Amino acid sequence: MADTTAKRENDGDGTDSLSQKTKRPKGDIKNGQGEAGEESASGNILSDFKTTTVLRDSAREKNIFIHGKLGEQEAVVILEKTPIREDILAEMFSGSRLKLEMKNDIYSTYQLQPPAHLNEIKTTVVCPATEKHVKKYQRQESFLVEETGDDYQSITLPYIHKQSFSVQWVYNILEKKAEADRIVYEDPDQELGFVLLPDFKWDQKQIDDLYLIAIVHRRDIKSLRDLTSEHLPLLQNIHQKGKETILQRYGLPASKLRVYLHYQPSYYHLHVHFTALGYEAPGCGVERAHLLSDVIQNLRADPRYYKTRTLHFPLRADDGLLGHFKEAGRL
Ligand code: DD3
Repeated sequence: MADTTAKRENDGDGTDSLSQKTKRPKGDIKNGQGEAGEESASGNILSDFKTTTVLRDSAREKNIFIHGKLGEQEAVVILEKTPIREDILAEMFSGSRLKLEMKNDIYSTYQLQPPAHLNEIKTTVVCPATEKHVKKYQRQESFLVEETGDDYQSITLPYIHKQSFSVQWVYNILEKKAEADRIVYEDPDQELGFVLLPDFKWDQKQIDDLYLIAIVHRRDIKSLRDLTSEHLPLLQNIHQKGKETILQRYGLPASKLRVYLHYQPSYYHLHVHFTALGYEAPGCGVERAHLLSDVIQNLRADPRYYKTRTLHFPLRADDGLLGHFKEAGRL
């Protein structure tokens, strides 16, 4: 799956050296045996996971989101099959069991059983999970909201303050208390600096679905709405150094990258998404994503652009913020 995208993009242009460079990971992409790797000393913490409900699953995306209990605690577990990598094909063919399902003329189908280390399933655990985590993964209808600058001040901002969403995990990254070994680049400047690291949606095994986030060191910028021309040096710094780093490290040039901010973001600490252009990352649609280069241009043209403009974004039916827009008669 991963590969067909790359090939299709290069169709009719057999000389594309880029495809050779970007198609497969370079040596420095982890192969799943990184420092954090291996089983934890305590063994498999999921062995006593008890499923409560399946929140969502997708045959196409090959993932499933499960709500359940880990001992006494509520937990959400996400299982996802990852793309098949080209670099392990030889081992896959030679080292697997092959069970015939059917044979008909020149056609036959099999169940291939790869050795355990080629048969891994990406697993994300949120524990203890709150009601909000559980809701987040339930399939929900969503509604497009129109937010004026005044709506932001009178509806959205008070809601954000009241919720006081925890960004402890972000501070852990900035303070090197978590994921320090995953940092790809850091500019330590407290005003203009940021940390660039893989979003944990990305398993880093192929660049087809590359996904990194740049998290700023400054802690006083919640979202796009807080940005003014004062922040242009910060945004330009992220854009420039982020692109340079990704080219050096993954061989992916700016022309193959989608660099953007979410509005609304899923956490209120300024961060920028870097995703592979060929990968339709969740949340990269026009109703939520704002290209960083557009943001920079808009702030150059009008220093208060994001304070005054009406912004649109989708909210899920169960999102508390949607209720507030309804009450205010804005929906
Ligand atoms: C999150 C948005 C947030 C559940 C889930 C994800 N990348 C993260 C903690 C560490 C991370 C991320 C919240 C939370 Cl599944 C609730 O995402 C993270 N570390 N996106 C990285 N590298």
